[in-house]
This record gives sequence, C-alpha cells and structure tokens, in this order.
Amino acid sequence: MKLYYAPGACSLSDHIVLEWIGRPYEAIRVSREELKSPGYLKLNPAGAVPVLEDDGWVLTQNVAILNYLVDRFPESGLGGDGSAKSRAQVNQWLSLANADIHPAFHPFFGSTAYLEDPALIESTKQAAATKLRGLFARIDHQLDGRDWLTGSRSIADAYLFVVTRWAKAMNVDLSGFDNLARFFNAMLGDAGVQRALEQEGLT
Ligand SMILES: N[C@@H](CCC(=O)N[C@@H](CS)C(=O)NCC(=O)O)C(=O)O
Repeated sequence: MKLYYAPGACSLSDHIVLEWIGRPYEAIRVSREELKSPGYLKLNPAGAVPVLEDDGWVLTQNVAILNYLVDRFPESGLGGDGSAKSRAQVNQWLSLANADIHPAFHPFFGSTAYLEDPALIESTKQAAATKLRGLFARIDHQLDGRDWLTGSRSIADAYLFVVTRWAKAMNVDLSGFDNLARFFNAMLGDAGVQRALEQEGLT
C-alpha cells in the first residue's frame, strides 16, 4: 500500500491509522508543485492529498480511504465494535471533523485571498476562528469522561488530532477545552502518532 501525503495535511490522519494498523506501507511525500503535476493529477484529478494506492488500485477522499482501511484490516478495531450503530457513530464524528471542521479552516489556508483586501481577509479568518471554537466545543463536550470520541480508538480520533493541530497552529482559541487538551496530549504521547509525525518531519 502507498499513501501519498503532504506534511501535516489531512493525510496525516491516514498516516496515523496506517501506523496503528501496523502492516507494511510506503508513505510518499508530495510537494505543492507535484500536487498539480500531470502525473499526480492522473492519480487524483483534484490535485490533493490523501491518495491511497493498494496493488495499483487508487482511492481518493479521506473518509473513503479511512473507511477502506478499517474494512481491509478489521482486526485493527478502528471502526467501532463491529455493530452498525458503533460504525455509524465513528462516521458521525469523522464527518464532523472532515466535512465541518476541516472546511472551516479554508480562510486560514487562503480561500478568501481573492477578496484582495487585507482587512476583509482578516475578518474572514476571525469569523472562521469563531465558527471553529463552536465546533471544537461540541468535540470537547463529547470527550467529557471519554478517552476517545466513541467507545474506543477509531479513525475519527486520528482526524480529530490533525484538525486540533491546525487549530493550535492558527491560534484558534481552545481555552477551557480541557477534555480536548487531554485528548491531544494523549495522542502526542502515542507511539503510532509519534512515528507518523516523525516520518512527516513534524517533530
Ligand atoms: N475532500 C478531500 C479534501 C482533501 C484536501 O483538502 N486536501 C488538502 C490537504 S488537507 C490538499 O491536498 N490541498 C491541496 C490543494 O487543494 O491544492 C478529502 O477529504 O480527501
């Protein structure tokens, strides 16, 4: 299996999950320029990471990749307890991270640069920070009394770690979210997380 990644990008969630699974894989770093190269665009026309290649079979879209890894390696237990309800709960929190929290960062990543007015662009970042604080409040509430988003460690936790890392880097106000802080510190101490961070040159 090959994972195409960019350091610290959302592909870090797949990288962590591959480490948790513990089976052989190759991590291939893709630069900003390579993302838009004809060769890479053949793999993923969106010019984005992550991409997973398994025996020449190519899969894009993070949620699909993470769920594929769960099904390919069910013994990893990263998709809940095997029941439909438990899997749905994992995907509920994974979706919050991928489809709500992740896009809320877009102004920080330049999506509002077309406005060309620094003050206006800054105000879109402030609005994004406010929205993000509300989303992370929901996460903090869910983590009250829990080590993981659902009953056990799952693909959703790997994604949550990545977006929490971004929030810290962008100085989003996470003050008072003690459950989130506890989760983040536990993840930082996790051997698989450490190996993924190290391979991406992020330690
Ligand atoms: N919907 C896609 C989004 C992937 C995505 O946003 N990837 C970012 C990194 S976190 C990327 O590669 N951006 C580069 C670009 O779009 O130019 C997914 O969930 O896989």
